[in-house]
Amino acid sequence: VFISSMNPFAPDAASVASSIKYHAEFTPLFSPEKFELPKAFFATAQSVRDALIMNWNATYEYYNKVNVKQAYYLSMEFLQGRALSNAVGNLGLNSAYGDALKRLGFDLESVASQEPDPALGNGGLGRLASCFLDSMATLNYPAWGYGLRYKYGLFKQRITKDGQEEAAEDWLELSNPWEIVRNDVSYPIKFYGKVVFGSDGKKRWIGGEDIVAVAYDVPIPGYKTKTTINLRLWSTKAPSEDFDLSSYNSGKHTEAAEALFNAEKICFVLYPGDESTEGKALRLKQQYTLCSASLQDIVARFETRSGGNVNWEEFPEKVAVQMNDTHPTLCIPELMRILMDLKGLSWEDAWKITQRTVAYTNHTVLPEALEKWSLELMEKLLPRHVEIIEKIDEELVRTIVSEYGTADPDLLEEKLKAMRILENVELPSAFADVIVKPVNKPVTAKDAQNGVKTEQEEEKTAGEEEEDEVIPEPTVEPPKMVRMANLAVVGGHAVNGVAEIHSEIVKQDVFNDFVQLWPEKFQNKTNGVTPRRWIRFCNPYLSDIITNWIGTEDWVLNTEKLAELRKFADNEDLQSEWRAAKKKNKLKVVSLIKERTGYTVSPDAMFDIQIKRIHEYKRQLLNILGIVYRYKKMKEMSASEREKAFVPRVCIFGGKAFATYVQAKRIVKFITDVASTINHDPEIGDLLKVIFVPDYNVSVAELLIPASELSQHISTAGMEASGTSNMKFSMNGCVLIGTLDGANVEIREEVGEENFFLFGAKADQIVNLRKERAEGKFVPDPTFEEVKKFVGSGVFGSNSYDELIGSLEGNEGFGRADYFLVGKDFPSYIECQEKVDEAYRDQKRWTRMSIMNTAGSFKFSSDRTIHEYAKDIWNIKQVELP
Ligand code: DL6
Repeated sequence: VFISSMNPFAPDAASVASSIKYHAEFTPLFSPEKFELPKAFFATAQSVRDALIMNWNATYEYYNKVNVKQAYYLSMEFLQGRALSNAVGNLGLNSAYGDALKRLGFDLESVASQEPDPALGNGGLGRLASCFLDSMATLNYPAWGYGLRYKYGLFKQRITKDGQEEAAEDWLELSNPWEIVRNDVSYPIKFYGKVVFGSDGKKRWIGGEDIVAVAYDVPIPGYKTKTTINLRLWSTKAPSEDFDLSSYNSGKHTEAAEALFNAEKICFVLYPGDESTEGKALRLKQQYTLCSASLQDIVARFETRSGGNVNWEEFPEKVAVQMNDTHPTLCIPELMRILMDLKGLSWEDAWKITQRTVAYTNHTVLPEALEKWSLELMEKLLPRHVEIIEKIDEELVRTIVSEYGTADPDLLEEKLKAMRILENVELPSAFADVIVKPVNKPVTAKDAQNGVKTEQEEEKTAGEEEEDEVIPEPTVEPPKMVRMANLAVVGGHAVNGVAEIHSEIVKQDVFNDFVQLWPEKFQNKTNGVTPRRWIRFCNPYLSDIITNWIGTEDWVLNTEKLAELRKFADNEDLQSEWRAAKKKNKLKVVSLIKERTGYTVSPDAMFDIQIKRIHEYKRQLLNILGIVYRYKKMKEMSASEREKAFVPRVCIFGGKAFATYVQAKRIVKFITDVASTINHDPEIGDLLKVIFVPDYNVSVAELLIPASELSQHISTAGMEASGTSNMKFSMNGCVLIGTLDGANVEIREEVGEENFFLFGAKADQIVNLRKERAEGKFVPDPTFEEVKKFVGSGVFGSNSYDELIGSLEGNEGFGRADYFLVGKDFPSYIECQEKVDEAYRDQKRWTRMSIMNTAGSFKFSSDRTIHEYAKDIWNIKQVELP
């Protein structure tokens, strides 16, 4: 075994058992008299960690020695999931640990299920980051992840009669056996204060609030390799002198510990509510902490590896920084600050180095999700960074003016408006005379009182008769903002979208003006998921079948081999094994549903699943309205008619609604109300069940995905950047129903049109459809009117769901005129669902479709994605340990 020669214990069952017993006794987290499951989990995890530490040390010793170029993946979210089974599986120690635990009176599966599932991420973006770490390690790429060690995860979701309730998720309650605190790796982080000139003429950022970021390392093992990379998570604390002992002794206990609390609260929760100014400041502090601590660490490593012979020009040849979405964009001004203010480089040199080092991945085109920060807040919190951002903005203005000239002031104004980093901010003084028309110059409340009109008001009133004195409403000055996405595009050398269609939208729409300036920056990197966690370990039944039929287990590393399954897609033996595996996985879910919801469902019904964050654009509302329609039709039929007309289905939902997203929470409540009516209707029985699995997380996904037969990826076209659960479902032999959106497009290409249920409007039709809808020109299909009326009739309880159904009406009071086009796509969705029933009735055809999905999913391994990032963006090479 590859780790045997370096391991303190030989990886056989006897030595593993004694290592577990050793940890139970000598690294105790529980009292000595009992040895029960929780203790077994911690002792097992600590014993696995020993192996990981050996490999981690060997990996970094070697990287330091050969001074490799390393990539750093900065992300505010890592949705790691449980680590035990994954680590044991990647180390190839399943049987040693399985047998050892048996000797101790336990089984590996029950021990593994004791592990808390850390929700240090929200959804796809965080889980993608974790899949990438697995692939980086597996493929022997020198790379690290950097994130924050949140004390509480996203939240625990409880479903009550009022819908979703949130509770703190205390994942560290019993401690985290995987992390290693590095007390010697900590960095100072500053907020507030002011900028002054030092005696050397250089800028200095002084005063303000100082905290410390401390490193916690989580070793990430690769599959069948010794390479074990690092996920370094920062925790925050106050410098020890900040504890005010004299206040404490004089009885002012809270005041004495105020600085401690202020520092520690930065890492309390992922996504603290940001409605309040305090909430906004806290999030900005989180983002800056991640960027500053990580860059100080990266710079320190670069200096150490340079061995006293630092050549800053070489920095981009040793370091690649990937910003996962805009959250770590402060990396750009922070690297500039470190290079100029601390290392003495000129602006020009620092800028060249920063641009060559940093790259940005865009994960959304939703305008509300493209981050902007208040300039006023940033000026207070990060005064030096604002100076740097202003200078970057000024350089950008210079580039735009030289590109477009001043001959056409309208064009120039349009470009500046779209591209500047600073929004609603006057042009830098050097350009004040260049553009005749004032750019972004708002009419202030004071101007308005003095009768100054906005440009639009001028246009509107031009040529009109002087009317009776109309005093314009005082216009509030639009807030000055920093557009983080624009900063990321300007400061990075590469910008990528996460699926082909999304990258096209990024180019054609969101950043089109930048594409015209720097076309070479823009790329596509279609997402992927790790086949280790998402088939090999979560679906052992299917994995064994695949291995037997392909004749090798190599597919776990070379997913292209899955394509070989195509030639057996109609083979009856494979088909019956395939169905049997699905059935075993479904039985596990039957138990899960019983345990979590109390409902009993039939394993013989089709398992139809939609699991993802609850969001209007993901259209869980379309799914549940489809179910309501189905239910209504069933009720109109006799028992024998409905059994003929419909395939029995268990419709499963899972997902969290962001705590302050009211409409998403209404959707959760509506789904659970519909479930409660249908599931208790004796006429319907097993023909239709609706389940909302509470507290959806990675572990729940690992159970649901292998058991799925149909899964729903039904976002309004153009709105889902990629999706990654679609890839996991397809790999596990699940057939997808979906729109032409995100990675669905590529999945359909790979698995074949006949193995994908497509419906709905296309991305390029959406703008016109919305316009039509808003202008009242859209004539809803009678089926849609029928279903809305049925909901309003009170079948699902006393709630009239006015706000939900109203949002589909174009009723101004409730929303944006069915902005997500549920009504438009409803009839084609219903029609498509009828085709699904028809296909499922023919189990041979369905099993073939299922096999063709697994066979066609090879492109969606994150190994492929990471190879592409490594080659096209990071320019790093695989390094095998000797
Ligand atoms: O790229 C990972 C993941 C995509 O698969 C999803 O389609 C996309 O919604 C998600 N993006 C985000 C960013 N914020 N928002 N909204 O989570 O990224």
